[in-house]
Amino acid sequence: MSAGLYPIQSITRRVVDLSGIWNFQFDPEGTGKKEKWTHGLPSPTTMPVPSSFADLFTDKESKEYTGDFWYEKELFIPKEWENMDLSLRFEAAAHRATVYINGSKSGFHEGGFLPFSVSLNKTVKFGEPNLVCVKVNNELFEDCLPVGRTVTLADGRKMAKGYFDFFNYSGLIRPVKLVAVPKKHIVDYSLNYVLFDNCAEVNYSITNNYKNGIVTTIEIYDATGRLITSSEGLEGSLSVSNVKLWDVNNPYLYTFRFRIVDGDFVVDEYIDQAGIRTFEIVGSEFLLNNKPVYLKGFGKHEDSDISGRSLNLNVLKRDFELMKWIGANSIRSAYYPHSEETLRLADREGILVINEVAAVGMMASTLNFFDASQGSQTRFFAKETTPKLFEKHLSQLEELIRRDKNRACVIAWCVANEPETTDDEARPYFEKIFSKAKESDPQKRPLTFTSLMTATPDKCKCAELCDFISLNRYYGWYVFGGNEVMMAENVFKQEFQGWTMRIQEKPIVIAEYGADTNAGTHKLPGVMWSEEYQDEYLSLCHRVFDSQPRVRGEQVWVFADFMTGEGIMRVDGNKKGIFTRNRQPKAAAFLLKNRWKNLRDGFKSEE
Ligand code: CKU
Repeated sequence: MSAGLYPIQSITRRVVDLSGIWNFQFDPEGTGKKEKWTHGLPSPTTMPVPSSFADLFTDKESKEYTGDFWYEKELFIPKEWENMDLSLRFEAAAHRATVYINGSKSGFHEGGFLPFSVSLNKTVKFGEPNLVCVKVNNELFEDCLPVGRTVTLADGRKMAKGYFDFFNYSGLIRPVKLVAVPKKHIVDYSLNYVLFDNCAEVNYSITNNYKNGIVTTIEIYDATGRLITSSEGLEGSLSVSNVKLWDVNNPYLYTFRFRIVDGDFVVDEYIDQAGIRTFEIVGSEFLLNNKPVYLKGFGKHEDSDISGRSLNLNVLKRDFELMKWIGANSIRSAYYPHSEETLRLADREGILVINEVAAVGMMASTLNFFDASQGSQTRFFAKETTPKLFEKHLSQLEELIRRDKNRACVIAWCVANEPETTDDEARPYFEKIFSKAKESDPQKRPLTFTSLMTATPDKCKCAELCDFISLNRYYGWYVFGGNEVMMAENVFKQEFQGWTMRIQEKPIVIAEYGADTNAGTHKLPGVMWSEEYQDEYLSLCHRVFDSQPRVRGEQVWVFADFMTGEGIMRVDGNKKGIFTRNRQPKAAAFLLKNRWKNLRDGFKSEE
């Protein structure tokens, strides 16, 4: 069920994007399979792919639908592809999907924000139409990511209750592609870099599904299309002299061309763009290409009006323009793996990404933001569901690393958001997660988890596992808000004393700080929810960060307002956005722009 490489067209490869209108049907009784919906949906409606269906409908039942739902599409496979390896690649099916081709089960995948492929060769008819039926399920469980539970209401409807603060958007939220590659093909490749002087050593490894009698080549071209260097073999090292490094100001990309050749015949060709750069932690400093870098940016959701969590390239482009406008250089892709298009755009635009797996809700509470701020303990990692959850957590982390390991923009992996690390059982759980994640990444990027407010330096059992500390802190919002805000600054500073004593040398990133703000509400003096208060709150936090030499990054929660479940703590969603959900600035955007445009890349470093 490996997702394979990101699909591209080349002299040997073909891709058909199946985005468009599909057939769709809810299956509230879960009887679709028994009733043979695998062979065609009995009374479908229409549905775009990609989409998350919730905000497209006008009735509540459909919006909140929880359970099984089906997609159907006719698929024509050209006869000339008979000798190729064919697959259907789902970039994301939230949260789990079973794929049927012409009625026969061809694959199952769980983990709604990661790609997977199903092989078509045994089930399709060539030169004829074929039927694809996909059963998707969006229920939440305590042993699945993201974590939550599913209840049955008095009227028989199921309801998903996430242990997290975002709407449970689901479905085929990213493109589905028909992919044809040669039978003998390149399966994967990895890159790793060492820099010296103005030269880069590019260490590579390539995997093929066939080894005998063929030669694998690698060629590196510069951005003008000039061949720089090349080599043969599945593993090796290439030297790029006068290297143009990828960085946030000039995200230079080289083109890597991998080929399997048999004499003059090209058996397979895969082409990708990749930036050459190093990223490491030395002492308490982040070094990008050996130069200190201070992270400025956002925690970011994939969320927009109508499109929900589905890929919307227009919104994505707007987001990157806003990030450049405001002077941000980084994001954390909260709380699940973002689309491959996002990562590829970040590579092109020079935005650093802390890349997070969907390990969110690791605290048994549907009001996690409230309970977490009150210090509730749920002994989450002592549950009987933990071993199963661990397996899924680990495999999704490995899938994520495999998907994004060659992206220059990815500087770190965030293995979980606000897990209950105040729990003793969290320690062995995360020891294993951290060591496996480190093993999986050829570039050995730094690892972290974001720490929940109550996991203070005296209470957190896991902080030492992190290569850098990521704090989600809300002094001045969840605690010491409003008239008490005067106290927030000192309490915040005190917590840092604890961290600097407990962990001698490691960067600290404020992975979340934020205040709900209703765009257009103006108050003098500022009160909670007004734009003035958001400004005062941010200024307070910045004073604290600037007083702490160990703070090497600030990522505001959150880039834009986003949709959550309904409740008394949320007013039509979470309003901590610096931009509205419609991607227009609140006053705080100008405050941040003014700050970030004036912070040099290596802010706080001695150079
Ligand atoms: C974010 C105690 C704060 C918890 N945290 C949870 C996260 O899911 C939320 O979206 C903060 C917030 O805005 O409350």
